[in-house]
Amino acid sequence: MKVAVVGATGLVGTVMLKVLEERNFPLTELIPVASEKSVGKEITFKGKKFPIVSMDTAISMKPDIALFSAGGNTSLEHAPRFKEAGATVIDNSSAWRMDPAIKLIVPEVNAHELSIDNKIIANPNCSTIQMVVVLKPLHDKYKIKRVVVSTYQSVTGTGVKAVEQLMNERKGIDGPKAYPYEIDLNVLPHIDIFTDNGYTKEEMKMVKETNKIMSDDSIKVTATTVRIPVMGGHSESVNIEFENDFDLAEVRSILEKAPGVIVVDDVANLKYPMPKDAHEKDEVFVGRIRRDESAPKALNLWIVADNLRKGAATNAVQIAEYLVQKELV
Ligand code: 2RA
Repeated sequence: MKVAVVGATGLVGTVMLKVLEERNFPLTELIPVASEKSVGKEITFKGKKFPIVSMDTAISMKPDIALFSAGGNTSLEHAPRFKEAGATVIDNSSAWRMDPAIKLIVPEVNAHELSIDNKIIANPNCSTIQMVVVLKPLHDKYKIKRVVVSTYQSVTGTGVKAVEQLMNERKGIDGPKAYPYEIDLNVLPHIDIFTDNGYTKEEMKMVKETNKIMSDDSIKVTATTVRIPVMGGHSESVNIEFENDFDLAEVRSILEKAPGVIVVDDVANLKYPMPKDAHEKDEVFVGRIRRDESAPKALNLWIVADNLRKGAATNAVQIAEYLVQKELV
């Protein structure tokens, strides 16, 4: 199994390599791909050195799977080229997510949709992934009418420049800016660009991607996505209104059994999910499970996950693992 990692030197690409190694993905050859300036440099994978190659060289090596995290424009240009060369592409950008011909996959929710014909597969937005992993088992049991979500997103979601801005500000050092304002000791209710309806693209991703992944356009979603000065992962306050009433103990039991979910909910002992604890983990952590006393059949949750892992790299690798297990590659 030849695996290319396109964007191998980026924040998510680096984590993809780490996750492939940690999960002992059954690859026989690794093909790290990055921009021309990185070609020739080496990365170490499982104690072995691999040269970073160009896009054209990687295509000529005919990978079986190509994990992309190199931005939408690069994916739009080169994913079809890898497909033509016989690879199955799993792309972490937003380029293909809303294309009706392209599957948008969170393995715990809709991996069953995949077939051997899917040669470009879209990895959803990080803040969507962690939410739908929790929504799915509850939707199956109680049928979700509406979701109101507010996010508290790590600067790592923006990239290296944002992390550097935060760290510089904390040291009182001036430097390159990823944001229009200071991020340290601040929050920005602004992720990605604003759209005509007053939402940001990040918020509309959560709305539209949730309906596509859950295969249910009847689920009403509204989102406010916020950037906070945190490293370890994204947090989300989620209010869910169901068609059918629920028993709180049963909700907790369903979540405790749900694939990819870890319940951390013991407020008497101050146990609840936090980004510091989710950092470098592959699961989605849920806590603060409580009935919304202001509305019938409504539930409040607090959901935390490492946005670079389950929110990006691990979800992509899990899709690749599914393809291998089901012999779809
Ligand atoms: C963010 N979800 O957090 C977006 C892209 N990673 O910035």
